[in-house]
Amino acid sequence: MLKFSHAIVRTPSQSMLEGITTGMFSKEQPVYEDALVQHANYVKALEELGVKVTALEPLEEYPDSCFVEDPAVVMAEFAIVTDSPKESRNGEKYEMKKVLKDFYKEDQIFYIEAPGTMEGGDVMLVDKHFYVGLSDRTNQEGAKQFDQIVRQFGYTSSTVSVTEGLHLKDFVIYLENNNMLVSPVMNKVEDFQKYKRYVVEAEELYAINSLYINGTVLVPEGHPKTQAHIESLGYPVKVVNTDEFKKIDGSLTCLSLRF
Ligand code: CIR
Repeated sequence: MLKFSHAIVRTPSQSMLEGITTGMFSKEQPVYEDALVQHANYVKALEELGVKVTALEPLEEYPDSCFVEDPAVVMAEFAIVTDSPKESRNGEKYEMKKVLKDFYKEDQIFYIEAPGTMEGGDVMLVDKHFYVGLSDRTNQEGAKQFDQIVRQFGYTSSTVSVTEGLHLKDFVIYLENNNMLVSPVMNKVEDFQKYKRYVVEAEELYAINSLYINGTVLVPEGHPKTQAHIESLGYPVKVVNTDEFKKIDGSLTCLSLRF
């Protein structure tokens, strides 16, 4: 069973008001002070689940830099620095590389390189297999380079088309123990038929991106049906409010790198 001892987060910058958004979840701008409080509570929730959290300083030049899940994919054995096709996010990889050097040896750090593109929100691990979403942020070449890296460590990967919005993990998430939360579209994906799937209805779509941590599931506040389902599966649940991040398409997994 997946066990996390560490997490990396980055405190949001004031510039998050200019973060990229599809408007998929909200048309409003985040309120910075509220985002800081929500971020601190998210960190506290991780700590309460036995995770040692490294909190990085805000980066004003990168509005979306609190979404640390995107510039890297981290495992106990290796880390992959990704390559965002979004100009305002691409520079985050240089900052992330510096941070990862505190946790990994040089030969444990790998890179997705142009013309490959990737963001970590498109990468979902199930046991020793990665599902990689092909999206506006992650392309086939990025997925190919990723596959070559992870195979060296005994993992496999395959791709899934993301047709509904930003990242793969906005539409499907794995909660361990064979349990998945899915959108109606992801529910039909052939590769996912072997898992026990719960289809999250449209009005609770944001709650697909719940976060399994060491036996407990963090669920975003305000999604009672999905929460009740997760509880019925036997998981202890911790509810966290990430409404300010939701306004710029940010959900629970994207706020941390866990390993
Ligand atoms: C973006 O569009 O890049 C950010 N505003 C949101 C990133 C969310 N990341 C994630 O779900 N992994």
